[in-house]
Amino acid sequence: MKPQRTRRFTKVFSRIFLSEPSWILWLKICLALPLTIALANTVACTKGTSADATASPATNPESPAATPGPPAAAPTDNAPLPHIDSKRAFQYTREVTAFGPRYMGSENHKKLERYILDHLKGDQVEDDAFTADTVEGKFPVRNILVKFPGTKDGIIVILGHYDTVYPLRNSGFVGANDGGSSTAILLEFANQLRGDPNKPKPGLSGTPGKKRDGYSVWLVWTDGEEAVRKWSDTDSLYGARHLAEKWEKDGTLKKIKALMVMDMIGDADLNIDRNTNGAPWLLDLIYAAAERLGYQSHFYARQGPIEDDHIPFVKRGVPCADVIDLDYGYNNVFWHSPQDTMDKLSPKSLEIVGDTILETIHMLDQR
Ligand code: 1BN
Ligand code: ZN
Repeated sequence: MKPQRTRRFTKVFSRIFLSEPSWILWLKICLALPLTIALANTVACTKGTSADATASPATNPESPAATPGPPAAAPTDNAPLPHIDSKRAFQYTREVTAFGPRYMGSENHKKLERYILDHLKGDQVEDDAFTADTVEGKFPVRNILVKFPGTKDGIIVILGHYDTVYPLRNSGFVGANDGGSSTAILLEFANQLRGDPNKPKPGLSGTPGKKRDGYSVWLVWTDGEEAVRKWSDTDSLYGARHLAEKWEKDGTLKKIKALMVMDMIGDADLNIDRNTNGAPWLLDLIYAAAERLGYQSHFYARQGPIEDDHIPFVKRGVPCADVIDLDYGYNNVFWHSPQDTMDKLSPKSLEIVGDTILETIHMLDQR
């Protein structure tokens, strides 16, 4: 087959080019060349893994949720794809859950504060502590922050809550996914961002004490995300509301390039919907990062609004995305139930979200 095809090609080629005077030959080459280049470009674009390939209804210009934003470009460097230690992250989730209920003001909450701080020894840690006046009385609230400074001007913030639901304090609710997984993934992000002096990685993991190559990354374990009685604008998001107000006053908000919330990301049956409360371009970037890693099947086109720790920042114009799987068990039955336990979770889910967010950070760094 092949030699015959080659012969036919040679015949056609010589019929077109060799049977004419040379000026006609050159004219044909000049006309054919730009056309060939344009065709090659079209083929390359349709094969690319740009965010366009993952475009969901929210990115369709005809969808009401669509707002123009920066395109989700793939990084231009050759940095290897990120890979968290998901076994370690899962072990953190197990240890956090083992404290039991960790609602605001409880002894277990204090133990967990200590546990988080013990894992951040030597890092640039700060806290944002205050007293919340709630319908159930006054509660001590403490957001814990760790900062990894970068060479670029701007901050990427990642939030995850560590408190559990106060009204469920005597129900056996331990929040393995809701509170446990978010605490754990942030601890693992800190490990990755801190870097291992014995295994330096280009791009993401910095050598300890040295600036990372990109934006500063701040991790925040938020407190008081849960309502103390019933979810409302005034009974929920105590820590996040306080932090947003504080960062508005001190000018930090203006420096935030992107803020991402991690919540309930450990479900073994992982499906993340597009939370329409946020910046579509940032979700597109997260979805493009997932696709680069081959994890796109866990990031759904289904969309809807969900309130979470990002809301006080969305209200102040910060580009936000909430990565949450609020489809936990059939019809979400494990959510806010004593059945939110370790056996429903999987290290693979932590890995999918962890790697995707680290890749998103890398893609943000390139912009
Ligand atoms: C997430 C986990 N949330 C609470 N625990 C936020 C939320 C509140 C999501 C109400 C949906 C409805
Ligand atoms: Zn909850």
